[in-house]
Amino acid sequence: MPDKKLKGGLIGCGFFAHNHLHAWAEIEGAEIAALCDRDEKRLEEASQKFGIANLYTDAAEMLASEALDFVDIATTVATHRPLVELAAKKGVAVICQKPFAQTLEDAQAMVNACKAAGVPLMVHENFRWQSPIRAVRAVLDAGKLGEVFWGRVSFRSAYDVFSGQPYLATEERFIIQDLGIHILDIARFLFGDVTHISAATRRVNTNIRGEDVATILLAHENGATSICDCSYATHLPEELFPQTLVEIDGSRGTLRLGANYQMIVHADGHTQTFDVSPKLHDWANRPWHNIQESVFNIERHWTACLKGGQQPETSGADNLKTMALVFAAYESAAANLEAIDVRLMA
Ligand code: NAD
Ligand code: 89Y
Repeated sequence: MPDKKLKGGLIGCGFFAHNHLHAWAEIEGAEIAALCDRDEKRLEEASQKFGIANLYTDAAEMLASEALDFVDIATTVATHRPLVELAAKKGVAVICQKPFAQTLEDAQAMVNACKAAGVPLMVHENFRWQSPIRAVRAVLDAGKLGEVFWGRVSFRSAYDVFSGQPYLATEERFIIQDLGIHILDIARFLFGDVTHISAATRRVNTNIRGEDVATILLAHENGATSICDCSYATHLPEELFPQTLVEIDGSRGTLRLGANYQMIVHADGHTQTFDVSPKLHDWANRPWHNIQESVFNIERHWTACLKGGQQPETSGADNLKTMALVFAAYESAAANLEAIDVRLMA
């Protein structure tokens, strides 16, 4: 007999949640049984599009009325803490979108609440789940590059993200909190945890409130150094949104994940080129398909972890370390590139 499907409730039916819903519809072991959004129009739109009839404008009401195995929170950051704490109080497992929290204190409180309630908590930190990034990690795991001593994780674009996500133009903090958070998480995923961080930021686009360029230097516990650079003010001849490029130097060779998902590995004098393009799901649309595929991958991971009783890779506790890098980067930028020791922060 097939396993019982896990039942989820989605909170927040906005711009990005449609990707969650498309992906959930493809996950074999789980289904979204109820939707919640305080905006009735958005709620109705998602209900019609995905054929989900149990609708709520209040998350507490949804949790009181539905027998859910988990909630998937796809609201913006200001509502994460009350919603995560609500789910924890009800004993329901939680996925929460990035950025997990606006302060480290809020992030820690959510981790504590879920731990005390004994409910699993995963942050929807999906960029490390992009198949090109997994392909890079597989080369490292195979030891092909020898000892890694340097890396760069880079995201440079001039794509208009503000039309789909207008709140990104009005927040005091922009690129590190919104996008750099993924780039920093990829650096942790590839090169390990961090001891010190320095950062410089700048706002180029004067029509927005926060910084749209950040250059960040990381010292990793294993002795490697990496650079995380991101920009939404970079006009290239070929717009690469939303590709993350990676460069790695090791004692035996190098890896370059270049434009259009071409990965070149040069090790022990031999060069190999791999096409590591993401899968184009039939509901996906270019150029977002890379991110959309990673949404499917992280939801599948969550479903397997919840069924198997394992801790997800990007658990709340793990994400505290990525969040610490975000806050330390802002602290360093405000102090003219001062090196911040992040070891005691998370
Ligand atoms: P959005 O504003 O379009 O949608 C959020 C929705 O949540 C809105 O419809 C709003 O009415 C609803 N909402 C807010 N508070 C609520 C509450 N208490 N109860 C019920 N509904 C509530 O935002 P978005 O662009 O979809 O972004 C949502 C989150 O997803 C953000 O944190 C953003 O950073 C993240 N995001 C992640 C990725 C990724 O690749 N991981 C990509 C884009 C956006
Ligand atoms: O919100 C951001 C994210 O998480 O991925 C890309 C994005 O949509 C815009 O920067």
